[in-house]
Amino acid sequence: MRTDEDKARELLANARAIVVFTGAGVSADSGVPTFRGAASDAMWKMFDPQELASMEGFAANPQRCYDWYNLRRAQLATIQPNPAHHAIARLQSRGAVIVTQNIDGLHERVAPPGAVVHRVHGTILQDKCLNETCPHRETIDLNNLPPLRKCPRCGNYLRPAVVWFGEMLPGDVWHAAEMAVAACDVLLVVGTSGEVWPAAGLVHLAQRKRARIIIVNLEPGELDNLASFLFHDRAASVLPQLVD
Ligand code: BJW
Repeated sequence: MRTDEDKARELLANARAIVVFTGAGVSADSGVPTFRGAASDAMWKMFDPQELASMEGFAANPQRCYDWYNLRRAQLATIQPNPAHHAIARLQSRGAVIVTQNIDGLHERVAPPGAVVHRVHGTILQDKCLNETCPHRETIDLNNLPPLRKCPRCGNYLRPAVVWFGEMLPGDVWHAAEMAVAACDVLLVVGTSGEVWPAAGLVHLAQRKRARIIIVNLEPGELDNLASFLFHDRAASVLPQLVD
């Protein structure tokens, strides 16, 4: 008898246009803590998002906020993409589009040359100016982390180029993500609680456009009822089986 895994594998193999939408759970098997969920190291169990991932938090204590991002950068220097990232990269080689909420750059490390990763929540691998009208950006060397410092162009603080709560998502990236999702016939959703908007809305958009939705997530989540196929398991074990 054909299992759900067989059927999902077949759906991916025969798809016309695949979008893979990922969240923190895809990097969990590499050792990157998630934000939410049952894991004891889930970040929002230990830290207050408003203190660390918001403009107000940065304004109240830039040093504390910047130090926290540098701690996470130091951790990223020591970890590697896992079999889930590699399986997703193989889908990219077959034309799949990646939309990620992750800022860690792990998809990009294994993506085929020239493949685009739409990062709707920005990147921890760059700093940008606190002044939104200043175009200054700096690339971060994970092995030689810079201290908190001011922008050489305008004198405001530099901050991680990520999207904090209450901030707009980068318009061009968001537009590209929406276009890709609206045009796909299969959306593969991996490792996201689906609690953060507007990113979670992409899965609802796919449903409205009648795409088939496959969800791989360790725990039950907000998006489960949208799935045609649902796997509550680790991404690093399920994805290679679905893709290969
Ligand atoms: C595994 C696994 C394994 C574990 N294998 N699975 C509509 C309704 C309600 C609220 C809002 C709304 N619209 C906007 C909001 C407000 C807010 C929001 O969504 N709040 C909710 C939390 C209530 N959204 C915003 O503020 C956004 N901006 C915005 O809307 O702008 C317009 C606006 C402007 C001004 C005023 C009003 C509106 C911006 C959101 C920015 C999110 N930023 C963060 C931090 C990035 C920087 C950093 O890293 O420090 O992005 S928060 C954090 O959550 C991060 C993630 O990208 C994001 C999503 O998390 P994700 O990826 O889903 O991770 P988890 O941890 O939640 O889930 C992981 C899952 O993996 C779990 O389910 C596990 O089970 C699973 N898992 N191991 C497979 N091995």
